[in-house]
Formats: sequence, structure tokens, C-alpha cells
Amino acid sequence: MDAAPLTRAGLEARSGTGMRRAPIRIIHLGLGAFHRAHQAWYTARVDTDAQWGIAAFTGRNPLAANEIASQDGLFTVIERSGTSDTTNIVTSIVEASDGSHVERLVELLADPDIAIVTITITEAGYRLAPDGRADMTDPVVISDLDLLRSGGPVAGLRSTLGRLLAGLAARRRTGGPALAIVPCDNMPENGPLVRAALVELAASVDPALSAWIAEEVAFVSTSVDRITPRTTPADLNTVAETDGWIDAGVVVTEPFHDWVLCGDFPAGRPRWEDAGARFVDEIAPFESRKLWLLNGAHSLLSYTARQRGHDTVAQAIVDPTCLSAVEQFWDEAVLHLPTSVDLRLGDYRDALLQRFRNTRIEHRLAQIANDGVAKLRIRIVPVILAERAAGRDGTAGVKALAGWISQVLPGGLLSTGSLTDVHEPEVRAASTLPRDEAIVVLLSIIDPRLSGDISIVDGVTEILTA
Ligand code: CS2
Repeated sequence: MDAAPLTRAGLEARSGTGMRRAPIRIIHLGLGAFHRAHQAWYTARVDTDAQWGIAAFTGRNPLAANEIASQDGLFTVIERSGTSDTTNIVTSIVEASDGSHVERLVELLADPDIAIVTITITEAGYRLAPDGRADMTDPVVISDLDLLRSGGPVAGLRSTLGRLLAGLAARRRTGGPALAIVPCDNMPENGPLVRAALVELAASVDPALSAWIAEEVAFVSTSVDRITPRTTPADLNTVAETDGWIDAGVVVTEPFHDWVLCGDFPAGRPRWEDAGARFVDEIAPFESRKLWLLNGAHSLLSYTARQRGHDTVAQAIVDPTCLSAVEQFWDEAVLHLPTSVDLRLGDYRDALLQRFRNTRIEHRLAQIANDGVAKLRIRIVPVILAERAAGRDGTAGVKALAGWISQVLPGGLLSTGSLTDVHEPEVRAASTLPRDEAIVVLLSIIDPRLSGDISIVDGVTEILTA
């Protein structure tokens, strides 16, 4: 079959039926592969009468917005199991814009029909300090706050939270109704965390706006899960050859999907539960289980398995040395998970191993290794600190820290340009210090409690010397 460009008109012509374009009720910030495979996919599955259109904005790179916009918001999701592919065209995105088009974001947020803002900008994109509060020393945050205070053009805003504040200010000015902000990044208690950061940032611009956000805006915590590797040219070919669409927006993901949410939606929401989402009263157990077991294992492997010559999670997990490092970290982590709900940890661990072993999902360790500072803080450090508090060494987690440090020291991946981090300037500066000093400073960048514990510093030094 000759492949045709994927557009609404093309799809209507091929299916012989008209497509209703849903009105925009959801704004999404961070139009990457994960959003397309997760929140956009859930919404498309459940919104059968086209009530919940998404206006999505990219983060730093406008490419995805341009590609998706030229396809009228449409894209293909390939669900890739260990043996076969299933493809579906997702129709929930009705507008795609470059994130720097802040005027459009502000206009939309002032629209009373907008009920929800979902966010996927990665852990590092929130620009938080190690204590989880807004990082008031970050130059981009400082410049955004200056701009917001001076009432300068919103187009100059560079941080996601700064842009969101400009939009919330417009909503308040026009008397807009309450809405829900739903962060979908891998961070614990992400609803209250983003609420505290926005309230604090707003307080330094306009105390009345800060009070309005605290009272009128609902923040929903979520735990999100779906392994979504970067799309390759071969994936685009698959869709062209098997489905006949020239689609630049293809995403590949595993069949597994999970979404746990906790909080209120004052202006309503799609029935995501119809596609398996769960609404709970207490999110912490689910979040910690996912962040420590899945993401913790990912980060551990991304630094230690590459040294053993592996490129993907699926290759690493069948190497007995890597598997045992993961199992050891899990053994430490599960001791500190909340016990208020039955987390079925045995089944969860077995299922994770199955997912990691899916060789048809090419999840590259190099992709996971980026932004180690923000990721280690969330995925590994809590387990080490809990182990230390229990009087043990937290050895498996310390191995992950040592793995990261070996990659940011001279000669490691950072120096070859194959690892990126929003904290790169401080990390680079620290890595040029004499080695023992570098280890202490690098640990303190992740969390000062690590560098303040001599047993952790010694543990890392020993591994790096071995
Ligand atoms: C990964 C996650 O890149 C990474 O840091 O650990 O993207 C992971 O694949 C997802 O959280 C799975 O839900």
C-alpha cells in the first residue's frame, strides 16, 4: 500500500466517516513521547463522544509540536509486546503548539472551559532545589520572576512554572473557575510539590495571586507508568508499511499501562478509569513502589550496566551480575515501603522483570542516564537514607551513586558529551576537583545528607577504587 500523510481529512476519507473534533478542555505541558503514550492515549480511549480535546505544548524543543500540528494532532501508538505490535491512531490532541508560544497558553488558561492542566516535563523541568522547594537561585527562575513582576511580555518566560503562573494570573483576572493541575512526572507527592512551588513563586510576584492559587486551584498527585523508549526511524517505517501512514509522531510503548491519581477535579474530567486508571485516597504507597522499584532499577542499570557493555534494559537484565544488583536494591527498598495497602510486592517484582525482559522494547540505558541528579534524589536516595537510619549501609543504592559518579568524573560519559543534566555546570565543576574532594561535592549536589555521612562517602570511594 502507498503510504499517505496522516491527517484528519486523510483518516476520514479512508474510514468513510466524519470525525468530531473535541473542544479544548485540557492543556498539556510537555508534548513528548510519554504524554502521547499515556495521558493522550488514556483520554482517546475513554472519550468516545469527543468531549475532551487536548491543547498540547512542547517543552524545550518545538519539533514535536510542528510535526503533530501538521498532522492535525494525530499520531500512531504502537503497543509492542514481546511477540507482536498493535497500532492505534490517537485523536485526543486537537491543537499542538511550541511551548514558547506563551500568549496562546495564557489565552487558553483564561478560557473558563479549560478544566485540567496535565504536565510531563521530566523531574528536572520543575527547577526544584534538593529540598523539593522552588529553586530561587536558578537563573531561569530568577529571570522569569523579574519578568512577571515587571509585567513584561510573557513570550520571554522560559520556565514551565513561570509560564503557568502567567496563565493562572490571567485566569484570576478574568474570574475564571477552579481547575485541576495534574503533574505526571516521576516525583513523590507531585501534586503538593508543584502546588508549594507555584504558591511560593507567585508570592514573590503578587501575594494575591499566590493566595488565589492556594484556594482555587486543585492539585492532583499521580503515579504514572508506561515504558516508552525513543522512537526510531524503523518504527516510522513500520507504520508506513503496515498501516499506510506517513506519520512523524509515532510512539512505541509497552502494552502495560498504569495511572494512579489522588485529588479533586473541580471542573470535571474524562472517565480515565474506563481505561484502567485508579483513583485512590493515599498515593504514597503506589508512588514509592513505582519510583523505587521500577525507576530505581532503571537508574541503577543506566550507570552500572553500561560499564558491562550493555546498551538496553533488556540486555542488562539478563546479565546475572546486573540482575543481582537490581534484586539487591529491591530487597533493600521493599523494607521501607508503606504497609497501609497490600502492594503485592512479589507479583509486582515478577511483572517488572517480565517488562524489563521485553527485547522488542529497545529502551536505551543512555536515555535513562540523563538528568541523574534529579532522578537519583527521588529513586535511590530515599532508600539509602532509610537503610542508614535502620543502621545498615544501603550498599545496593550506594552502588548506583558510585555508578553515576564514575560517569560524571573525567573519562566518563559526561566528558564525552553522551550524558546530559540540567545540573551540568555544577556537576562539571565538581568533577574537575581532586578525586576524593570531587566525590564529596558530587554527593552533596545530589543531597547534602549523603556527603554528610562518612559511611556513604567511604562506600562510594571504595567502589570507585576497586
Ligand atoms: C525511565 C522512565 O527514562 C527514565 O528515567 O526510568 O522514563 C520510565 O521508563 C517510566 O517512568 C516508566 O513508567
